[in-house]
Amino acid sequence: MQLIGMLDSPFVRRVSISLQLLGIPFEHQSVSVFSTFEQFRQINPVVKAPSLVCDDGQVLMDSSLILDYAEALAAPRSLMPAAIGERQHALRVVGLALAACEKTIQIVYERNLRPPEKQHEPWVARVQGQLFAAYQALEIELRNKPLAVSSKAINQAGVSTAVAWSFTQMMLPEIVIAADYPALQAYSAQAERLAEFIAAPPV
Ligand SMILES: N[C@@H](CCC(=O)N[C@@H](CS)C(=O)NCC(=O)O)C(=O)O
Repeated sequence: MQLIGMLDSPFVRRVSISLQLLGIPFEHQSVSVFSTFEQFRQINPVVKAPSLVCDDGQVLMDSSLILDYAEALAAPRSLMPAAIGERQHALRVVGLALAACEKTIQIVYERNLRPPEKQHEPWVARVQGQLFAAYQALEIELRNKPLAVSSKAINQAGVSTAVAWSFTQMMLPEIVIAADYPALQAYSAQAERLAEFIAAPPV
């Protein structure tokens, strides 16, 4: 099984860390959707990172769908709680973390891929507002219900939260100010010390 994509993508990184935590062996190919577009296209013509080349050659894409497949492979091991209340909470947190990743990337793409004269400030302001809303809600969730942070106990909510926070802090530290989100900052610092996070460095 091969995981395709750069670890500076939070979507690729959450899959890499999750596969390790689930005990699923895989090879990682650091292929970029930008600098090695053609090489990526040969593997997946849609050029979406992450892509997962399964052992039978079938190519999956979208981190949540890849993780759904990984969870089925790893069963009964799982990063998703089985009890419905815990499951609902994990899904809410994962949704917020993925929205934060998506909004961070939209701002980065707007800045890096569009010429300055074509940037549309109202759109950036809208996305920035959504990004703040996602992190404010995540900060409250984390304060109200702390997430586990050990290789044995961390779940998908913890992985996605820590990966999202590290990504935004790497890309937009001047917009999302770390000191305004102390629970997220402390949780992610702890998660980044786990072996599975260290083995998937974002740069
Ligand atoms: N919802 C997707 C988002 C994946 C995504 O947007 N990946 C980016 C890299 S971080 C990508 O493939 N960008 C290239 C493109 O969309 O053309 C997931 O969870 O995997």
